Amino acid sequence: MDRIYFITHTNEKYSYIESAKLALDNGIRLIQLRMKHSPIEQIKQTAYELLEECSKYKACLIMNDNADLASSLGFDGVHIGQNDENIKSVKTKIKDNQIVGLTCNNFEQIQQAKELSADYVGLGPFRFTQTKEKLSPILGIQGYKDIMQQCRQMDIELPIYAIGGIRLEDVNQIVETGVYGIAISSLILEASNPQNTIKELFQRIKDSAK
Ligand code: TZP
Ligand code: MG
Repeated sequence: MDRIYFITHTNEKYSYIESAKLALDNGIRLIQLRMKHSPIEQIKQTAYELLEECSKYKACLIMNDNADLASSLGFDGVHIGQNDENIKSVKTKIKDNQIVGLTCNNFEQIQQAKELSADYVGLGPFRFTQTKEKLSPILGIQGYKDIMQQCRQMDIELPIYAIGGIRLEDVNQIVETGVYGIAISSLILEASNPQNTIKELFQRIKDSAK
């Protein structure tokens, strides 16, 4: 899996689809379609368009929350939270080649994710963000250090993506805790120069992984 994971969002500058295209155009190949407050027809319309776009770029497209849609439209996977449909039920709906990601806020939830054979974890939030409502407690850098340490002790090797309010200057110290990748949205969508921001993000991840 790629190390950079873009979460679609919308603001005064970009629609959901434009946000995804911005990421794709600048080299990001792992995208989650997340449209929390949109009507289902609009989600489907965006999904059709984005699936086509992602296949051109050979990018991986994950659907947020909706396993039925992920399965019927042929997404690469589905991402669920702690309060969504449970993983067992999700797995009955998706195909063998589709993956499941789970949002976690602590080590115990990561252990469960492993037991339930999740394919990856989104661990957060790193800091406060307006992109997500009803945020779980902020982890901060110490939270990641502690949780990743526990993962190593228990031999948990699931790919873990840090998420929530991550800025460029955080990337180095976050990657050093041992997380697999970084998931971002507003870093790019609020950037004055998103092209440069994405370039810099790739560079920092590359440098931190050395
Ligand atoms: N889950 C935890 S924080 C978040 C999600 C989907 C949003 C991340 O977006 P941003 O804009 O990078 O904080
Ligand atoms: Mg959810």
